Amino acid sequence: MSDVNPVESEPWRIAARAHGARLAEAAPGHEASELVPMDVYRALGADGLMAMHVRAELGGAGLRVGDYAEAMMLIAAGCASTAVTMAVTNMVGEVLAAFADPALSARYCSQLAAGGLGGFALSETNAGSDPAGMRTRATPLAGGGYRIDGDKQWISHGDRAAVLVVWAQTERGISCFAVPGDAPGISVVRKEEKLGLRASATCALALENVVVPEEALMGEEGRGFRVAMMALDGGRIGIASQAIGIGECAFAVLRRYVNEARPGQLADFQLADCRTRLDAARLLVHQAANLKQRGVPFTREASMAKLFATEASQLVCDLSAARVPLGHPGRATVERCQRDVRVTRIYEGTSEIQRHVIAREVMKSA
Ligand code: COS
Repeated sequence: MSDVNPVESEPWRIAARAHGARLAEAAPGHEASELVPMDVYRALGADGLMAMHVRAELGGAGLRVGDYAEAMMLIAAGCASTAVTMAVTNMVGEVLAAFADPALSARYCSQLAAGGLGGFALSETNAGSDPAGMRTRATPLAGGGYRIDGDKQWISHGDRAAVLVVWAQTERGISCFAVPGDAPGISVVRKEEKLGLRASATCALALENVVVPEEALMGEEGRGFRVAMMALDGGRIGIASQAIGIGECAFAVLRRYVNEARPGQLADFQLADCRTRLDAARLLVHQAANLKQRGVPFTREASMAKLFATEASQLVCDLSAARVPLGHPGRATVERCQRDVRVTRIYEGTSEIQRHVIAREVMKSA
């Protein structure tokens, strides 16, 4: 993997490399059992990898956005299912740190930093690419607080989240709430049968008469859509990085095969194309990460990074799977990468949504 100005001695990098190597050994077992043990997340938490952007006073690691992206690549190169859980939890931690009531934010962020999982409950069956169409409702209660009712769809690790960020319609528009994952009234309706990321449960959740206090509201009532969009801007840097990690994993096998078998110039060219695309993707990720770090708008750059990195990594995985023959010791790994990479072009905004966002932002700046 070529690095962008790496400082090899940074503790988070040493830890992420070690976790990535261990996860690479464990990933086939995770996929077969369709589960990543909670111990894995506790160990990532102990090394500061589950709440990387959250400031230290709230229990987080307070690291730079580019460091988060690099750590995500290293973890995803080991086990992509673990990486998506780390990505979503980091995104949820950031939302909580920025918008939750201070006492709730301190409580939940310290849980996430210790390896508890954060769930992002935005999508619904008919409100995936267009979350503004959501039907889940939060009704104010006479004595204060809200009652939330509705269905949420495609919620990563929704079956074992310590805290869920839940979006719902209120009289003033879409609002956002911090809800304990085990709150009475939340149930897992279904875990989806999936092609890839099989060790990360993708859940349909029902919320029925879920009562939350006033302080569960994050930000102002009716301003939740913006919170979701801001969270997804940052999330897209994470998913772009996850895709690059998966691509790097497949690429390592392809490189080894081409080195051993010397299949010819076409394979050399494919290797060159893959390396070039992965490095270009990484540069786009760092462009977005640097803007976010500086506190300047990065919506367009995050979408460009996600669009390019996920499409590039899909190509790397497809070419590797087409090239590395059956019977090669790395074949099973490449096949897993090919299964796992597919959803990176779908979740946290499909490639079509990224093009929509990029075009919208380009038009705005014209
Ligand atoms: N940051 C902050 N605010 C944002 C924003 C961003 N990145 N993007 C949009 N907004 C705000 C706009 O400013 C606007 O606010 P006002 O109504 O106050 O003016 C509002 O959100 C609506 O924005 P806009 O009209 O530009 O939205 P569009 O309909 O053009 O696009 C898309 C909305 C499609 C971009 C959005 O629905 C989206 O990202 N969909 C994909 C959702 C997704 O990724 N789902 C996966 C969930 S996790 S698996």
